[in-house]
Amino acid sequence: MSDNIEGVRPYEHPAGGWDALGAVARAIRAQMTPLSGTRIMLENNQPDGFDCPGCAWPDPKHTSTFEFCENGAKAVTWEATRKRATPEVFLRHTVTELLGWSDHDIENLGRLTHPMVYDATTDHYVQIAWDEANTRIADALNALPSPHMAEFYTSGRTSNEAAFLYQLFVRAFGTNNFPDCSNMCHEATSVGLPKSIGIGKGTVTLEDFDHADLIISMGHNPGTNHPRMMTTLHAASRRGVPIVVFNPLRERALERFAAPQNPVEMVTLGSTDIASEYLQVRVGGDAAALKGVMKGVLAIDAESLAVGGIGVLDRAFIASHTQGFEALVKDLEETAWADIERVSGLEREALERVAQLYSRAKGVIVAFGMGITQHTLGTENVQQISNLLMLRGNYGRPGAGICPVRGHSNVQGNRTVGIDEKAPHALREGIERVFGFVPPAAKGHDAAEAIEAIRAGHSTALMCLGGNLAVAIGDPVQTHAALRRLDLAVHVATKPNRSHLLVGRQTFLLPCLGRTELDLQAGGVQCVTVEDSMSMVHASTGRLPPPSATVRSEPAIVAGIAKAVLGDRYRIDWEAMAAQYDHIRDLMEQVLTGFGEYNLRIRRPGGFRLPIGPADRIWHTPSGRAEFLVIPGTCDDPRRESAQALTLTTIRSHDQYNTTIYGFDDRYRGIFGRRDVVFVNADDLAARGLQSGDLVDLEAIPPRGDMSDNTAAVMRRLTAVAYDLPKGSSATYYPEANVLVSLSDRDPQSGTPSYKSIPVRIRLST
Ligand SMILES: Nc1nc2c(c(=O)[nH]1)N[C@H]1C(S)=C(S)[C@@H](COP(=O)(O)OP(=O)(O)OC[C@H]3O[C@@H](n4cnc5c(=O)[nH]c(N)nc54)[C@H](O)[C@@H]3O)O[C@H]1N2
Ligand SMILES: Nc1nc2c(c(=O)[nH]1)N[C@H]1C(S)=C(S)[C@@H](COP(=O)(O)OP(=O)(O)OC[C@H]3O[C@@H](n4cnc5c(=O)[nH]c(N)nc54)[C@H](O)[C@@H]3O)O[C@H]1N2
Ligand SMILES: [Mo]
Repeated sequence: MSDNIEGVRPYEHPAGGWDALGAVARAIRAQMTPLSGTRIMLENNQPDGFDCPGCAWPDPKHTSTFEFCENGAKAVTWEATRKRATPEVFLRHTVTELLGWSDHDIENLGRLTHPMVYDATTDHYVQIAWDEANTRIADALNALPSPHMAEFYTSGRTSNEAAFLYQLFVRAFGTNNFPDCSNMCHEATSVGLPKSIGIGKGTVTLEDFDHADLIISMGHNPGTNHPRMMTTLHAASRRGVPIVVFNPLRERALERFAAPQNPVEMVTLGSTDIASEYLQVRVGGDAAALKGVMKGVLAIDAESLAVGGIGVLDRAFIASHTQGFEALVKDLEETAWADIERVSGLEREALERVAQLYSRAKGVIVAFGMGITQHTLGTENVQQISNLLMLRGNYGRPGAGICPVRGHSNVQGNRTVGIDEKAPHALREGIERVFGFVPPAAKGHDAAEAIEAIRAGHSTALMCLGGNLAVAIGDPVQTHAALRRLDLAVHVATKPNRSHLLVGRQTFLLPCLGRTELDLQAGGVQCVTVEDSMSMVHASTGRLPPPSATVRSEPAIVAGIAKAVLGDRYRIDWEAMAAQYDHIRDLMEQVLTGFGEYNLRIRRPGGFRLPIGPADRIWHTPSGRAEFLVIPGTCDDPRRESAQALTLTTIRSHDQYNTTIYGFDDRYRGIFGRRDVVFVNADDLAARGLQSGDLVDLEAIPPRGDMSDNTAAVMRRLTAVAYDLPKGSSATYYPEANVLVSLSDRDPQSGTPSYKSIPVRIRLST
């Protein structure tokens, strides 16, 4: 990496350590008063406190001391900020003016305090009473010729209670149009795993990590995006458990980490090595790499059998629990090492070393994130991971299983309680049984389909329970223009963002409580519940005073709109549910499976775990068995072969939460005070006559079959930074890079956008 580029200098320290503590102190100073800041940090993820809004990594069962996490602290201080976006603030700035601000500056206005409506005559958001807002929203929704002309988005911070009410309202209204953030996130997991093991969720618990003999980490950056996982990886490494990483970038926390909880490391400035093997796979090369590892395992097995050994495959498991093994073997035999090496960018020897480690380990966990799911082949990637685990029966035993690391803190819970455009049969049956109406059955829109429908003018209303859909999804130029043609837009949010500024004919901005805040309803102080990445459901109780007396909780807002829209239809008592969330949970228990004694069990420390079939070797697949699923060949993207193409992946910096930009440093990657950089392999720069530090443009190569779509997608004036990543791969920051992502460029099976494999050309800026 070049060190004479402004704001670019190598970071030599391990991840974590004192720099992480310093970053927390700065976050508290910037957003809160030191005393309230410290107090709130101590409540984070404690048995009686609130669930951290930062990520979905589970809590250790018996947390007694504060589990330190730099980015959890940023998420909390950003929400619990002392700054307020009051009606007076909106009177000082027109919406047009705010649209010219950066994403950071818009959100940094602070917490929304009053319900607002957009006034086109003055171009300002102005205050409105809750009742009037609800009535006008209801009138607009009820005036639609069809309920399917409205889209109801959810972002994954929403609690189980709010999400359940929301889906009940929307289904009673008459549609399954539930675009949600998981459509852009782990959808490949939710679609790929049920076909493989019968459930779209992870199978391990946190304790399994204490019993694993090998941990494989693929395509995620825990040091930044789920830092509490570093406690787990740190402990595993210290136990001598090998950790194998597949990642095109050498992420510092996966190389070495100083645990802020460890006094010796802190005092001696020591650290612990994390990865024992670091494989810098080419962007989009994971399926090929996994096939290489599996080929290696088959070879080791054959060698063992040849000398009279028992082999390394779990033949009993394969025989009694799986289907499709022969087809997998045939495909692996037909896939040439040369192709695997070319597409994965990894050498056969390295993949065979992983196969050795895998074949020796009794219990193996594979954890993965967006580097696996956000590809045209996202679903196949996930299924190859599952194939690998099945070869040695790494399901349903201690220390073994699959671990998709979820994004938003309750994204998994939202899906479990019914935010699902596919409207599963059991859910519909439960709603009908408990509420006495027949919910719609036809599949609704996912996130990309919702935007397509809005673009085409088929949908004219959009409600968003959190999030920043316009910035999170691809192709902002066309998407933003389409959103401005909406007849009705309703945003429920803690803080203002760009999506709220893309105003339609009628636009409402409704302020809600965050996780950290006291939720007082007619029935007393309320707790909400969330489900983490490991299917643990537990309660979360905020304690901070709300940002203003006018702000409402998400369940109360949803109930208010539902009541205004539906009146007494189906005799659902919205007010009673908003007054006492125990009532919501009682009904959830009746509709959903696995929630028995819900109110009782969430009041026990640690909560409870939802049933996960594969953890008991029960497979809810059509065949009743776990399925080996084959992808023929290595499925390379042909666009990669086009002259001069690079495959661009889009990543999060250390100072952001999705579209929320806390600051402009990406410390561990050595970027300070800026985000306008693109990381490129030095040879790739040289081959194009470019140098580190050059100002460059990135131009997207349009997706297959649809050359008309988003052809002019260019990202201008980025500084090229020579970086240690595989040839042919490059990286830049999300969400800025979404100008390069076409809405149609997504995994055909799951619809997950290919945010992590965008073919681009790079050239000197003109
Ligand atoms: N502080 C913080 N925490 C967060 C978030 C945040 O923005 N900030 N976001 C939350 C959300 S919604 C999510 S989904 C998660 C996201 O957490 P991650 O899954 O860690 O998200 P990304 O930053 O997108 O990181 C992807 C990682 O995959 C690697 N990668 C990119 N392309 C490939 C590839 O083709 N193959 C492989 N093997 N690796 C690849 C990148 O180098 C990077 O290390 O984090 C959640 N937690
Ligand atoms: N290029 C590219 N694009 C991507 C990705 C990528 O890796 N690359 N990642 C994708 C992924 S994994 C995801 S999950 C999506 C994220 O998409 P979203 O979930 O839509 O976006 P966020 O940035 O998390 O939403 C931030 C906003 O949520 C609101 N908010 C925060 N807390 C609360 C709350 O408690 N309640 C309510 N009602 N609102 C709240 C605030 O107003 C804030 O501005 O982006 C996707 N887009
Ligand atoms: Mo996500």
